[in-house]
Amino acid sequence: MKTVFSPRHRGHAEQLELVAGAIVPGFELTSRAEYVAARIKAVGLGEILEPTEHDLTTAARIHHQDYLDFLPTIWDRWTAEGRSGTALPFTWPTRGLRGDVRPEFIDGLLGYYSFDAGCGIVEGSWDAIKSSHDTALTAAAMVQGGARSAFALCRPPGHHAGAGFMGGYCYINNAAVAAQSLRDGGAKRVSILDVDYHHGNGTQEIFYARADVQVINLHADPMQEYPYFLGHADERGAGDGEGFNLNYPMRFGTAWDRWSQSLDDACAKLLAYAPDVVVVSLGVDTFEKDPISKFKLKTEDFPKIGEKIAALGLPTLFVMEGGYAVAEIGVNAVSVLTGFEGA
Ligand code: OKP
Ligand code: ZN
Repeated sequence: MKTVFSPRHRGHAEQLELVAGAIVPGFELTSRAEYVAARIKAVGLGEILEPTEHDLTTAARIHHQDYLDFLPTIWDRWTAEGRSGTALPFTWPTRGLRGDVRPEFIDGLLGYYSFDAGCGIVEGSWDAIKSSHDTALTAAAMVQGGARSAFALCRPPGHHAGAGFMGGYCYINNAAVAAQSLRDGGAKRVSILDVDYHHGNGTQEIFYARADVQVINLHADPMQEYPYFLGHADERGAGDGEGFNLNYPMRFGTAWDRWSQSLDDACAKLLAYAPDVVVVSLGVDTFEKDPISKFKLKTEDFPKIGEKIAALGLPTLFVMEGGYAVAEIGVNAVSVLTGFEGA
C-alpha cells in the first residue's frame, strides 16, 4: 500500500491547548506523524509519496466558503493585534447567544468558527492544514485510479471539523473531502468508517442529510467523553440521510471483545449499504496506553482491525486521525495497514 505524506505538517508545531484547567503544550505533536512514517519505512509497507497541490473546490462542497476563506487569515489577523504564541478562541455562541451574526474582531471570529479551544493556530498551521487536505485528496485519487488501498498520513487530523467550524485538533475534514472527491469522481455510494476513539462529529454533521455517504462511528460514549455534544446512538441521519448515520458509543474501559462486536455489526451494516469505496478514519487512540483516552485496545488488536476491514472486499482509503501514545502510534497505526494487506 502506498502512503501519501507531506513534510509541511511540521510547521503546525508547539501549539498550546487547554487541558484540565491549564494551558499546556498540545497532545497533537509533530512527532506523531513522524513515528508513523518511520514505522512504514521499517516494515516496508510501500512507497511514501508527497501530495500534489489541490485547490479548495472539493472542500468547498462540504465546508462553508466563508469558513475556508477565514482559515488562512487567522495567523495574520492574530499578529496584526501585536500577538504571538498560539491563536485560540475563548468565547462561543452557545444557547441563548447570537450564532447568526459574525463578529469582526479576531477573538470573536475564532469563537464563531470553532466549538472548542482545541485548535490552536501558529505561524505554520495553515500550510500544514492545506498539506493535510492535499494528502487526503492525493491518496483518494490513487484509490479512484484503481488501487485496492492507499494511506493518507494526514496531520493535522480532520474528523471533528464541521462544515463551518474547527475543533478537536481538526480544521479541514480530510476524510469528508476525500469522500466527496470519490463521489465526484464517479463512486455512487461511499462509506466512512470512523474507528477513532472520539466521535467524528464533523463528519457526521457534514453528511447527516445525505444518502450517498454512509457515516459509521465507533467511539467513546459522549455522555462520558469529548466531544460530549454529539455521537449518541439515536442520531441516525435526517431527511434523505435517515438511516445512513450509525453511531456505536461505548463506555470507558471498553476492550477488544466489546469493541470488535461493534466493529462486526458496523461492517455488516456497511456491506448492506453496498458502497463502491470505503474511507476509514483511522485513529489509534483506542489504545490502552493512550494518554487522553479510556479504551483498552492492545497492540495485538490493531492488525485484527485491518483484517476485518479487508474482509469487506472493497477499495479502501485510510485517513489518519488521532492517536497520542506517541511511542506506540507508529506500530499501532501501521499494524492496521499490514493487517489489511495480509488478509
Ligand atoms: C482529536 B481526535 C483534553 C480534552 C480533549 C480534544 C481531543 C481531540 C481528539 N483534556 N481534547 O479525535 O483524536
Ligand atoms: Zn480521537
